[in-house]
Amino acid sequence: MFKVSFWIIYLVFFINRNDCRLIDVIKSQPLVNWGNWGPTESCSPGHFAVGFRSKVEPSIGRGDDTAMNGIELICNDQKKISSLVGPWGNWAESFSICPNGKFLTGFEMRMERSQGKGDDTATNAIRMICEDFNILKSKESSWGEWSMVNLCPAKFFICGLKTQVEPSQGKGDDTSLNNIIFYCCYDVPS
Ligand SMILES: [Ca+2]
Ligand SMILES: [Ca+2]
Repeated sequence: MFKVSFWIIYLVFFINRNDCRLIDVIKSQPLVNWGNWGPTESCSPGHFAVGFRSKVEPSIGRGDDTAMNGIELICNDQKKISSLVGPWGNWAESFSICPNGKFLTGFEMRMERSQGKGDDTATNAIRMICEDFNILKSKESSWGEWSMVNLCPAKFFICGLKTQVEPSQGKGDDTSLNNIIFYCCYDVPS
């Protein structure tokens, strides 16, 4: 149904008391690469992400735009996780949630390539894919191009994230959110 891209670098076993949680990663295509990686944040063991919201700075005309600044996932025990978030813009008021208790299993992303001496914004939008292929939207900006859909392996669901955010450049050109890694988990039945 979807093309699967930018595949997986590694597979690790993560032992949590009696649980065995397999972890895989799906990543944004690094068309830009400014800033620092934040901490990995994860849903609690045995839980998965069911929805998200985004933080986006509206277009500011001739000034220095940053577009998307952050993403927050909500897990199925209501825990919220966000890694590193930029200081500009506003969060969507509510979370977009998969219907029928489904989990997140992939994403697509709109990213603007380097504009050279022009005004860069890096990541502009993310849409999250539910396991039944419902596509969730939140706040978006409209520069750049959409990536292909990037999905977790079968039976894996999104359970964590890590974001790369460029710190304030002062009077320079800010981009805020650049790249994202999503963690995909599968709980081996004990
Ligand atoms: Ca620039
Ligand atoms: Ca900018």
